[in-house]
Amino acid sequence: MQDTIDFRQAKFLLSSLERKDWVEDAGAEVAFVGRSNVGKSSAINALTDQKSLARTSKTPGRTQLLVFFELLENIRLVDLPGYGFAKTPIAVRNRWQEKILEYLSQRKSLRGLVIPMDIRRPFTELDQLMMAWTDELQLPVHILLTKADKLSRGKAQSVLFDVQRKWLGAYDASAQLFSAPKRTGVPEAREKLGEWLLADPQRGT
Ligand SMILES: Nc1nc2c(ncn2[C@@H]2O[C@H](COP(=O)(O)OP(=O)(O)OP(=O)(O)O)[C@@H](O)[C@H]2O)c(=O)[nH]1
Ligand SMILES: [Mg+2]
Repeated sequence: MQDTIDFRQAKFLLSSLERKDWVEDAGAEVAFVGRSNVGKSSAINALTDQKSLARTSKTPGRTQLLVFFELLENIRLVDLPGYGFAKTPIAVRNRWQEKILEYLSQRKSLRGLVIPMDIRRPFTELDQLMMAWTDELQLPVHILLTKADKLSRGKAQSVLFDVQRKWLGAYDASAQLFSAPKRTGVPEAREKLGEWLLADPQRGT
C-alpha cells in the first residue's frame, strides 16, 4: 500500500443515483456531503487541483447524483447530492435522502465523511441531523468551514474555535478553515483524507 496520495491524479469514474451502478464496494473512499451550495464540489476541485473535475454552480442543487472519483486504484472520493435546497420537489428530495442514507449506512469502503459547511452559517438544523446520523453510523467526520475568504482571518478563526468548543466534543469529528478560491486549508484537508484512505480495515470486518 502506498503511503501518500497524489490528489491531483484524480479521475472521474462515474455518476449515478442507483446502487447497481455504483463503483464496486472495495478499497477505501471518503464522501463529501452537506447542505446544497456550501462548496462540496468546489472543495473536491481545490483538493485535486483541477478546475472542473466536479461540477460546480451558483445554482443550488447542482450535484444530483453520487459522483465517484478515483485517486488511486481502489481509493476514491465521492461527491454526494446536497441537502436542504428548498426548491427541490419533495419526491426528489425524499429519493435523494433515501439514497444518501443507503450509501452512508451500507458502504463498506466508506472511511469517513467530509461535511463542508458555509462558515457564515455552520451547523444548520440539517447539519445537526446529519451529524446525529454519522454518530449513529460510527462514521468519523471532518468539517470544512468553507468560504472562509468571506470573513476576515480573525473572524474566521473565532468561528472555528466556536465550532470546536460548541459542537465537536460530542462527536468523532474535527474541523478546519477552507477556501476553494484561496486554497486555504488544502494541505490540512489532504492530510486528513490521506490518513483515512490509507489506514484501517473495512467497516464491519
Ligand atoms: N467565495 C467562495 N465561494 C465558494 C467557495 N466554495 C464554493 N464557492 C461558490 O459557491 C457556489 C457553490 O459551490 P459548489 O461547489 O457548486 O457547491 P456544492 O456544495 O457542490 O453545491 P450542490 O452540488 O448544489 O449541493 C459556487 O458559486 C462556488 O463558486 C469558497 O471557498 N469561497
Ligand atoms: Mg456539488
